[in-house]
Amino acid sequence: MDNSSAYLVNFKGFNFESTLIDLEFLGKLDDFEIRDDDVFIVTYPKSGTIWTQQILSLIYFEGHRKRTENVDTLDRVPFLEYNIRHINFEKRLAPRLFASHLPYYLVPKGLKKKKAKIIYVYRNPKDVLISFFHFSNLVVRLEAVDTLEQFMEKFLEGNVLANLWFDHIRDWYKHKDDFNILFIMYEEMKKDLRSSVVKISSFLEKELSEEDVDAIVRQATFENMKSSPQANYDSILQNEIGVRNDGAFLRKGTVGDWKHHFTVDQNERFDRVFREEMKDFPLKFIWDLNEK
Ligand code: PPS
Repeated sequence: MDNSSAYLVNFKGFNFESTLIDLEFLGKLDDFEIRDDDVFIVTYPKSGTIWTQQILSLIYFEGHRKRTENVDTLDRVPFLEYNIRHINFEKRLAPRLFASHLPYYLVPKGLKKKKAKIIYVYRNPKDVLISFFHFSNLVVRLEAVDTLEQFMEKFLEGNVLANLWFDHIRDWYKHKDDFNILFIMYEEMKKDLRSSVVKISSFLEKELSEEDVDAIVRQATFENMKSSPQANYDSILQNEIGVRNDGAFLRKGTVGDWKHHFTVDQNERFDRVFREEMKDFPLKFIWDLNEK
């Protein structure tokens, strides 16, 4: 038996972290009541979830934008399936904001009424893989992996949390017309955060002043999030999740870090699989940015 099974639990074909998941809640998720003004961030892990959680929190909460309130981003935008703070979702004030890694077929049926909004954030899968590799070695709730070679094997088999990256994005994209959904790319956010914030807020039909947008962009940069205890998850990782080393959730936040890790062979192998899996897929990816 694969030894990742101690860390993962498979529910209806999808791998969840075994200690943070409530299987009873999952069993009822189909019928979880969706309100018209609910907003969901959906991602494959390590694709920009926390970043978008921060942006949503800044868009919706003046007290966050103006720094008059001190609330963890995770409390403003909790995970639907990993409700580690035991938030009572039914009693939450509107609009309810959620994050989720769920595949399209496990999300509550009410989302298909196409009223509630979904923001699907995606990132080039080589950087996802590198980020995921470091994260797996950081948090005690995921299986540590000695080498990148071993992790790549697991990643390409889908033998990780949230299964196969290829399936996640392809399936969500294929079913996009069943939902009220916006696709946003991590690398576009990185290239032009302001335009991405404006795009997100206009999808959410939230009017923001120029100063509001400035405040959001300022507080959603990697550096400012990394130094903000409410945004960086450091204490959540250390006190609620558990860590194996002194790595951080906000690790590097760059595009193209895979180039510092992949061997030529690994890169060629990845490209072969990518070409095969993603042929005819219309969304484009950015593999590198010329950053200073
Ligand atoms: S998780 O565990 O699935 O919720 O992880 P997720 O939040 O999706 O992804 C974590 C990666 O996103 C990077 N990140 C950012 N990059 C740029 N700018 C900002 N503001 C930002 N915030 C988070 C984070 O650093 C992780 O990527 P890596 O490559 O590991 O640094």
